[in-house]
Amino acid sequence: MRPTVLLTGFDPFGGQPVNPSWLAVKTLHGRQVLGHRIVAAQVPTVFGESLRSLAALLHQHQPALAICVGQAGGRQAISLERVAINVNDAPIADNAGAQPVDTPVQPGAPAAYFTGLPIKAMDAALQAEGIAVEVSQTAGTFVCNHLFYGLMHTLATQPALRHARGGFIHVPWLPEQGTPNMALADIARGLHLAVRCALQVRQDEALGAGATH
Ligand code: PCA
Repeated sequence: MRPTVLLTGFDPFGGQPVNPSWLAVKTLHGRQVLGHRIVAAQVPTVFGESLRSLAALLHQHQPALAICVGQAGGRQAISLERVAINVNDAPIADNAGAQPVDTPVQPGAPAAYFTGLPIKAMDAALQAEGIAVEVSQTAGTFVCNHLFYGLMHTLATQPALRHARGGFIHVPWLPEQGTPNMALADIARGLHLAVRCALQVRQDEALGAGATH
């Protein structure tokens, strides 16, 4: 069996008819990248349930790399998220009607986790291909940050998953959702390049040199 890369996308939320995160990762399902097979799966835009769904996927597929993807309306570039924070503070209700305010994702766990992805190398790789991309310093406090934090906490604490790396990427709306936006083909191409880069580069150079430790 080839090693896998797990990509997750969310179902539509907040009255939107589609969610580009799922539509984009779906197009990459089954693709081979540098000897790895991509597995794409949808998770619900629901606090708690999204994390349970992700935990099951991680244990089932034992991926070498897990990247969760979500939609960020209002952003014009693919956003490589740097940090997940231990807070749920929902500006709107999730798809199950829950709207937690100032609760921890994981009680007693660290305030934050940095991404496990080489976001600076990925930023350069996508820019070189002409795709709008940025490093983002916040994934918000809604279900995307919740899932990102849960992913990083799970990878940090579950011995069975300690070889996996993970992180989170936000993608813009599609043209039919409004402005700013990005074409689905460009989002999918950007995510494919991001996966390739993350498999090639283990960590950003500055981190390897201990700059943030
Ligand atoms: N975006 C939301 C949750 C699901 C999604 O695709 C967010 O940014 O939190």
